[in-house]
Amino acid sequence: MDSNAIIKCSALHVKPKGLTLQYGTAGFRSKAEHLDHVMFRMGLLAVLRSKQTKSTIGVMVTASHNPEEDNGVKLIDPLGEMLALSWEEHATHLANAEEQDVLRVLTDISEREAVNLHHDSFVVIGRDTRPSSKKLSEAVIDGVTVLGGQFHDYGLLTTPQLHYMVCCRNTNGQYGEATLEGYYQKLSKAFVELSKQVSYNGDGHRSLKVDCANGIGALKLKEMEHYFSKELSIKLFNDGTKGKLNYLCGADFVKSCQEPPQGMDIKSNERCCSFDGDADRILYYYCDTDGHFHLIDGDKMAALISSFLKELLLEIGENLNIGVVQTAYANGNSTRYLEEVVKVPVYCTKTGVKHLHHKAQEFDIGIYFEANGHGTVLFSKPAETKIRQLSKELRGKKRNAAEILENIIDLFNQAAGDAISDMLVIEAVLALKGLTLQQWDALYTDLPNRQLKVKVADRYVISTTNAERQAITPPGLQEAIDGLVKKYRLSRAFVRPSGTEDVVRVYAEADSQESVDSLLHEVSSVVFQLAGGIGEIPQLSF
Ligand code: G16
Repeated sequence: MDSNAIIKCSALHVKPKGLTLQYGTAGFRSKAEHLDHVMFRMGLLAVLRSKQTKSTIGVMVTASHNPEEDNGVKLIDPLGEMLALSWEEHATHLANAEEQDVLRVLTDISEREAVNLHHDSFVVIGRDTRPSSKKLSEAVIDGVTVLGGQFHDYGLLTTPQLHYMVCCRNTNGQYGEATLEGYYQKLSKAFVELSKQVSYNGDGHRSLKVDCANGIGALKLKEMEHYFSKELSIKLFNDGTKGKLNYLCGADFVKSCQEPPQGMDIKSNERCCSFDGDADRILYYYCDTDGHFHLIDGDKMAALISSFLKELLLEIGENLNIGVVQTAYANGNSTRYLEEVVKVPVYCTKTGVKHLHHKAQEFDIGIYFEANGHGTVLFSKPAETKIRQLSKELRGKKRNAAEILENIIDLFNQAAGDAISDMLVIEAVLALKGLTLQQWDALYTDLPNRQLKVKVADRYVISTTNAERQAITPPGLQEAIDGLVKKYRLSRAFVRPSGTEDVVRVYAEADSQESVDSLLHEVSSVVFQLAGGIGEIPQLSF
């Protein structure tokens, strides 16, 4: 470690005085102009993590669903999963160190984690399409090189593509080839194989409108679409040529406003979906003949996919252990449907892919989806081996089912939730089952629900327990929420500090939209009063 070089280089990436940030739900997020020092320091940290794990580490520059003026960064661990929780603490510590302490904190981390500084290191870097991302990724590279790390800059990538690259590199190509071409080929080959098993009755060709949130998803879908255009034709909207990233479009807008994105003309019953800004979330929707908007969210993806996988396992006669993982945002009726109709065990974790992914790894087949559209399915190594073996041994319909499962394993991005991969899985499953969006939507009816953001001086005055379903502090808040929830039928409400935006999130569901809106308003007012609200008391605007 060349101390002088680090001190000199760090001085070129100065931390704004008094600024403290936390490694949150998905890394650091803030206004882009506050992040140069964080990027440089995450470059440093990625080198230490790479030396410690003797593996390639990923650094993704993105703020995903946040507005265009924000940016962010997260580290990707060896198998393409999110950074280990213990290293999140190091990340926060290093990002917040005052200039004169950077070297000391860095040395401290490497001593505590027993990093062998003589070991080689390799870091791969990706970025989204935000105007600030190029410069910020250069700051990451400064951090990597000053610590003597080797790197490969993939440039513009979706977040899940970088997760995929990391996984490929650390499995010596076993998971796939660590190039965009390798990603496109792996996914489209599995999708085309699945499509061959569809017996079409009717139109024979499927089409889908995709709202790309004016983000990276548009660029990457344009590169990829010719691989599967015979099986699925996609029409892209909000492709970044006119509009602003995530503004009035994209998965986060569609989910929170429960309305179609702007910039997309939707005819009745047309099949539509939205990605978010870095293409790691996807939501489906359609408008019926009366013009009513119907949202099909991550919960319904979990429902469709779990029942499909269960049917296939039944066909091949394998009793693999399936688990579904959700968060507190999961609609009450989705949980009931999964438990009572699909008959799969359901678990609830804290918000954040890292928590769901971790829990899903406990099963032969772990299915996880957040209501907001993040999710994937993980197959354990023994389950995957068994399925691949059965697809060679079995005959007839059973063999067919095993081959479908084999292609589903390849089509899911098992390193992270991935809008492109999930879209292709959903398209394949709907086609194989012969289902329309309307039939999928009719699996169960969502309980009316809505979310609101409340601005407070310090969102961390709210702490929670029980997978974020109950507030511990500030005193009196949970009791007040309990009292309000009791006034409505089939109702539920909870509050939690966001880990990606400077707000408190309030969620409510109940038997009618009227009750939801009234409960949401009452809970938000209580949060505002007890948790130090600032500005105007939040109002529902729609
Ligand atoms: C990130 C996380 C998601 C989480 C979302 C919102 O998504 O990856 O798991 O649901 O933030 O988190 P919070 O409610 O804490 O703000 P994205 O799409 O922004 O990367």
